[in-house]
Amino acid sequence: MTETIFDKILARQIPVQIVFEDKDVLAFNDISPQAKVHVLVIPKKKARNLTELQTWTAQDVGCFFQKVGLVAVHLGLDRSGYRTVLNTGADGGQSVDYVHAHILGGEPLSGNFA
Ligand code: DGP
Repeated sequence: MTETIFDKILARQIPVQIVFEDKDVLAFNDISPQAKVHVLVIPKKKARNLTELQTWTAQDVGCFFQKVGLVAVHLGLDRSGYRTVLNTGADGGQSVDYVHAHILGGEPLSGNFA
């Protein structure tokens, strides 16, 4: 699999503002925030995109999505609400080929995030 910028972030070769980390995921502030809070959550186990999660066990997929929710709680967004986005492929607007969930919130969001 081609190395992406998120592989380098995981390897600490590129600095980011980490907001949460455990054995399964790393969460950090997006470089180009689209909302007051805009965090990316990446699994430490690599997959290119949501489609490729079909090769994972249901337990690993579930763990990733549970951790996305956990990060939102950690950010204090669970009461006010938040938006989660996973872009897939060119038409989906995915610019980094390493599966990641966007968490957006901290303010009322309008429209759709792409
Ligand atoms: P997507 O378009 O769904 O593939 O989102 C990729 C996001 O990754 C985009 O919102 C910008 C963010 N991003 C890209 N490079 C970097 C980086 O070097 N540092 C950080 N913190 N975010 C990055």
